[in-house]
Amino acid sequence: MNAPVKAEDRFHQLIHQNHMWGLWEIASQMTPHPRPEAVPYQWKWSLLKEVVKQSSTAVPVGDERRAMQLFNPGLNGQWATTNTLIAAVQVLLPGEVARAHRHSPAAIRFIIEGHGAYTAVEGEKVIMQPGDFVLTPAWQWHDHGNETNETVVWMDGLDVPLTKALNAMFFEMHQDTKASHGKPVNGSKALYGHGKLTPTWTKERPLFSPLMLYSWDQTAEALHDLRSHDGSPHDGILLEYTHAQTGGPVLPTMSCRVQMIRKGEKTKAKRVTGSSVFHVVQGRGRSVINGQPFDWEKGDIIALPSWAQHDFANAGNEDAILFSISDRPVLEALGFYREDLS
Ligand code: GTQ
Ligand code: FE2
Repeated sequence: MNAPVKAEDRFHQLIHQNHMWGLWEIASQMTPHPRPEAVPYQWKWSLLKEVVKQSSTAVPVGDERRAMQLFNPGLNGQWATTNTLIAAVQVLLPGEVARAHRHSPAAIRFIIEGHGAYTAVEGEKVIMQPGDFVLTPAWQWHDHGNETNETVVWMDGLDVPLTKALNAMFFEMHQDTKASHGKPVNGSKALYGHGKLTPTWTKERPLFSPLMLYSWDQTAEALHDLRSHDGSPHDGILLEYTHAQTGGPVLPTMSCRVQMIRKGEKTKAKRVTGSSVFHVVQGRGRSVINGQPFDWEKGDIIALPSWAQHDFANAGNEDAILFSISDRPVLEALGFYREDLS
């Protein structure tokens, strides 16, 4: 004989059938602190290098870019390296052009290998060298070209998962392979690339930095000049790429940084809200992330989810340099930024 259905069960059936749930059934989702589904994860350069090599013969550049997107194993096949950011490794062979297009997600590039290829951003050809940091702000036409005889490899970073979560994705392919390149080559660097000396006659204050190219020689010089400072006990010599006019983040959705962990240096652990992706520019080291050791070296890419405890220890014979992107401006703007420096 069936047990009589309790009134409480009947009530749950009623609400579930009608797309309602009791708070008592889901309250555990109000966690005491963030519990990201993304996991800390590392793509080693030894692997990326092989993928880069095989990609150049296995797949054409076509209409889409030859960009291998790094999917976080905790995110169930979503187009996401962390909950808000996607990172990729992109390869452009001599003579290739990646078709012009624009999208609402913003992008950055950090050049890994190859000299002299370009990204044209809204009519400005930006010539890229290893270590350069390049912006492609939201909704700006861009195409990439390699008129050199070297393969060029860079890391892409975009706010695609954030854009998708906000249902704000727009994409448009340009009618031509190359958009017009009417502006002076590296023109934004001439205008805005002189640090504290900025033009007085440009009245626009875009949300993104009007400087598209942050050259490696300037980055290296800044790190070198600051080497003897104490820096941060949690981050070593950590510098932010800033908006050339406002001094704020380069993009409204992404903060981009470069840091030096000096030979012999080991930082204190910390955790912050917001997720990041790191790329090792130089040197070797170890980061313990939520208790798990990650040994990193030049070329590696590491996903760091929100609120993951992490530190940095140099494990080599030279200074280590890390480039990183994070969604911190979004957390700060919304009042969600927190840090635990314990
Ligand atoms: O190079 O424009 O990795 O549009 C993903 C989307 C790179 C790009 C990516 C893109 C690009
Ligand atoms: Fe793009």
